[in-house]
Amino acid sequence: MALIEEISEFLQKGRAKNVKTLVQQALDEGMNPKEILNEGLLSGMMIIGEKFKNNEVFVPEVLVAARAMNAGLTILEPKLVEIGNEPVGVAVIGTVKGDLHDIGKNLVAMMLKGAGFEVHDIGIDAEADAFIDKAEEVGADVICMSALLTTTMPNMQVVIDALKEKGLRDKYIVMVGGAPVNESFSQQIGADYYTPDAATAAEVAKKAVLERKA
Ligand code: B1M
Repeated sequence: MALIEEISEFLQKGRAKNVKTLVQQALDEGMNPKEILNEGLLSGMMIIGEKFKNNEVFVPEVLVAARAMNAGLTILEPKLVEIGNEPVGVAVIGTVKGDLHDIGKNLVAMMLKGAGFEVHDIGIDAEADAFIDKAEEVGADVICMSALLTTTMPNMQVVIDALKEKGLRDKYIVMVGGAPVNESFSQQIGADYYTPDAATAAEVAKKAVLERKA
């Protein structure tokens, strides 16, 4: 099996150490870092994302695959910076005020990274200003909000209202998700996109950013 395919395979199995070793080996053999990223790490993560969407793998498998991807990225990132690899876009993600659930949010963050985004995770229980200040600071394209409680869903609206008040609403693509959130709620609060799962969130974010930049 070619080295690049081995990287993808080990990533899908969540074998972080193997991924790290093989990424280093690929670099030592003079392979292009972008090729290692796209054909090895990202392609492996996309396969996992697709399987997750189809209920062929579940949260634990996605988490270990994502950990393996991050392990590979630690080796690759300095090389990518050297050759100036542009991310697809920049995303800020967090769980809204009052909400401590972060497993789904972390999955979305990982899938966004897997789709080539630079991701800034502001964590859980995040105030509206934390989303906005971070988005302004890092020049984000997308603001992603997660909520798992019916009682915290309205705080997504608070972020959107704060964006409007600051005259920043149109500057960002706003995405929402989480178990109690749905399309009609998303429309009601004026978000741009609702997506039901992490893999779809990454796909939609990528498409939306590329359309906006076109
Ligand atoms: Co809590 N909890 N919890 N909980 N918890 C739920 C959500 C609940 C449905 C359980 C139940 O009653 N059946 C219920 C909510 C009821 C409601 O409001 N409708 C509930 C409750 C009530 C509570 C407390 C209030 C309990 C209490 O203290 N009395 C409390 C609240 C704390 C707080 O947040 N302020 C609480 C606490 C906790 C723990 C801390 C113990 C723990 C969280 C640990 C952690 O996250 N680090 C916890 C857990 C684990 C759950 C359940 C069991 C699992 C949630 C989870 O991680 N699912 C949950 C019951 C359940 O869902 N079966 C429950 C797996 C995860 C991958 O799915 O987060 O939905 P999910 O993410 C999905 C999609 O929703 C989507 O992508 C992911 C999959 O691809 N997605 C997005 C998520 N964010 C997205 C953003 C996007 C797009 C897609 O775009 C930006």
